[in-house]
Amino acid sequence: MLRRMLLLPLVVGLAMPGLVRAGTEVWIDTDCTLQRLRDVDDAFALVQALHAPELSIRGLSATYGNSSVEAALEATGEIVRRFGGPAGVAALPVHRGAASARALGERTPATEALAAALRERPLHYLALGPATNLATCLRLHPELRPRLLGVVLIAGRQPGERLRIGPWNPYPFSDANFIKDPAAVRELLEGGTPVPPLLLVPGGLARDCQLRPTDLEELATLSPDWAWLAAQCRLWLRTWRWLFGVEGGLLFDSVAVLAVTHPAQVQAEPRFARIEAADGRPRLVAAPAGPGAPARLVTQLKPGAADSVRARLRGRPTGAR
Ligand SMILES: [Ca+2]
Repeated sequence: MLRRMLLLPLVVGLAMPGLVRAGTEVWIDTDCTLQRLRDVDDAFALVQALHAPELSIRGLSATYGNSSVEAALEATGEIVRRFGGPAGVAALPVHRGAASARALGERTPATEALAAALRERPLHYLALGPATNLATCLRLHPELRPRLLGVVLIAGRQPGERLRIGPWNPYPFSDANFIKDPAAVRELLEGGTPVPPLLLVPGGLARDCQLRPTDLEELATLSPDWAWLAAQCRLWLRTWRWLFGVEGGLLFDSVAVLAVTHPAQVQAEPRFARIEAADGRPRLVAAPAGPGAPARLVTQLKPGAADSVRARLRGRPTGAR
């Protein structure tokens, strides 16, 4: 497991700063897990999204990724039941998606629920895990492609960028959400027109968005639900410190949620997204010039961004439903 952590693939998000308004309707797809020695950052991103009055959560789906789809289904459902009350979505169902990248193209409850939601009204899609569920939905229902207002992927990198985090990180990280299903991302980029407006959020940005031990202990005092969640996350947080020498746990997926809820707190630039081969492996690159699909790349977080994430974890702003 430690070796797995060392090689932990990161997912980077796609966001559309400037396009998001209060009450933005989103579908969230997540590989949330609370299993020991797995990356539990999806759990924090989900709480952050549930606390965000900027978002109207239209639907939720689970995918393989950090763990099995079954584990993601269970963990996501538990988070939503415990933290979704203030947003009025505690009873929102979580739809089962793909069990692996081999399921690309196979109909699942997640692909059909997403299709139904898109037929009802356009929405934004926030992928906190591999893109298999979204690509499958669009392959099965290509007529719905224009109804995606935007897609945020936690994936991608600058040309030539090596993903490193912390002083003890001997190996570059892999771009986890991308590398778990490159074919799904290829279908988004090259599978037909229009290409949904893409916001790519590189995993390396999470070095500036950490949850410190003092943050976790403060959250644990806020409510029985936070005490429950914090208890699942202490080992994760210690692991980051032991393995990589960073101060806290890295909140990869929170950066993507922040890019949607607080677009002014991230720097994003127009790019061209394409898949290149490097060392025999595919890489999702966001380059200043083409060829490639038009996209925006988050290049840095602005001062105070991590504080905004931590504040949102504490609760939904007073007065917001
Ligand atoms: Ca994730």
